[in-house]
Amino acid sequence: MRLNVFGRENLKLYFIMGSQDVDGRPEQALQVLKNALIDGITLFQWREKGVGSLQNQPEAYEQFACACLALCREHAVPFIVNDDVALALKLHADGVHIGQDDAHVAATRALIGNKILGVSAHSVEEVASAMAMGADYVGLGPIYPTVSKMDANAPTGLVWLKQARAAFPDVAMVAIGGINLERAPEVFAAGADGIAVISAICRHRDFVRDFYQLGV
Ligand code: 3NM
Repeated sequence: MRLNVFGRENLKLYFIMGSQDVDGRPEQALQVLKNALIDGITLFQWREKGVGSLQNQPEAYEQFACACLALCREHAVPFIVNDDVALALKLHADGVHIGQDDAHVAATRALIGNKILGVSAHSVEEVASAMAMGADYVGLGPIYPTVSKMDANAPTGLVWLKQARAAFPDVAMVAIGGINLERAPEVFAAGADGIAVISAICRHRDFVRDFYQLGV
């Protein structure tokens, strides 16, 4: 039995960020994260990846991860690492998020023990296999077109989300891709336990507070 305290409510407002999402400026990114934590995000994923990221600067990469982790700890918000399982283990992160192309789900579960494990899924089969192999939640997307992931799949719209919820009433699901304040209510209505966002928070200082005003 795994002992982590992860629940579906952790997915409600899931912030994902790397320095590349804030003009490649780690200091500014830390300020964005700090504000988001104060305002009430429920989960954070550190995703330092792609053009403008610190991926090729190992020292700065790790230092930035540590700084984000420290902020999350201050606010008791779980800190999830995208893809880099070795770093997650080294930093004692709370969890890992992997895509279907990343390390195999079962192998990752074996490596991380009772940490939180999230997996991106794009079909009913992928959801079923991710959960069978030990995922705690699945990420479904992109629901809408996104400006934050160059190699994202074509947007699925809400149809896929509704289909996934109908097939798996009890699976923890977070929707991702192009979600903003206007779209959030319909995403929850379609069955998501939460929304995962990059640009909504990085580009709008008041997003988190405005989100809670929605009362979804
Ligand atoms: N993964 P924004 S879409 C990191 O479809 C990520 O799996 C996606 O950023 C997927 O909220 C995406 O700015 C980017 O659209 C989400």
